[in-house]
Amino acid sequence: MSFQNARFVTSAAAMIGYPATDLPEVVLAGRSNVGKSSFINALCQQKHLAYVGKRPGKTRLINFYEIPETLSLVDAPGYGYAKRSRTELAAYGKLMEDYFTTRSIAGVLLIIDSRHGLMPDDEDMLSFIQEKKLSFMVVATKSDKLTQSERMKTLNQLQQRFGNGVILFSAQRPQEVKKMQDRLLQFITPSSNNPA
Ligand SMILES: Nc1nc2c(ncn2[C@@H]2O[C@H](COP(=O)(O)OP(=O)(O)O)[C@@H](O)[C@H]2O)c(=O)[nH]1
Ligand SMILES: [Mg+2]
Repeated sequence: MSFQNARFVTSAAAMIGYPATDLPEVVLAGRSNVGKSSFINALCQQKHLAYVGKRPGKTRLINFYEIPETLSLVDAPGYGYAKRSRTELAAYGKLMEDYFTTRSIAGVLLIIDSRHGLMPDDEDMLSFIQEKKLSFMVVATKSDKLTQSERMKTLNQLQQRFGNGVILFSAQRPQEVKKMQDRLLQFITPSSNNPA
């Protein structure tokens, strides 16, 4: 197994486009621009595996990646992007609802911005995850933008709420990427102690 062997599988605009897989599937959920694509690229040590947008809100497809023999990694479209029309919002809602209700999901990584904590949209997503009784982990990304004391404070606050189910992450820090790889493998191991 190697994260570097990760490959893009397909993009889906609807249920019919989901690829078949026997691998445990982990889905990344988070606001637009929070760093989901960067997370995938960093984790898989490939610069252009996932598209990193300059402008938020452009991804309207579910993107499937695969780490061979290990894991299916899914980049869900980001939420919380203000400039969506009502029609777009409805389409987005259906895309997400369909995916989360029909797909067999091993777990969710709720990606949040470590500078902001859980925002109202993240709380909604969390409620949704909990309603569906999915295991999840909170990944607080862009932690390179925090000072050391802010990092400690943020981690403490999140741990009070989520216990061990939280990790600070930075796509720019190899040490944190390595730690994340290990945590992710633990997360998909059935006997592990997942939160939720
Ligand atoms: N400093 C820093 N910037 C990041 C990090 N992760 C993502 N970004 C930046 O945040 C922006 C949005 O990232 P992207 O991965 O496209 O977010 P997505 O919309 O959630 O997929 C880009 O400009 C990235 O370079 C990180 O860990 N640290
Ligand atoms: Mg993206």
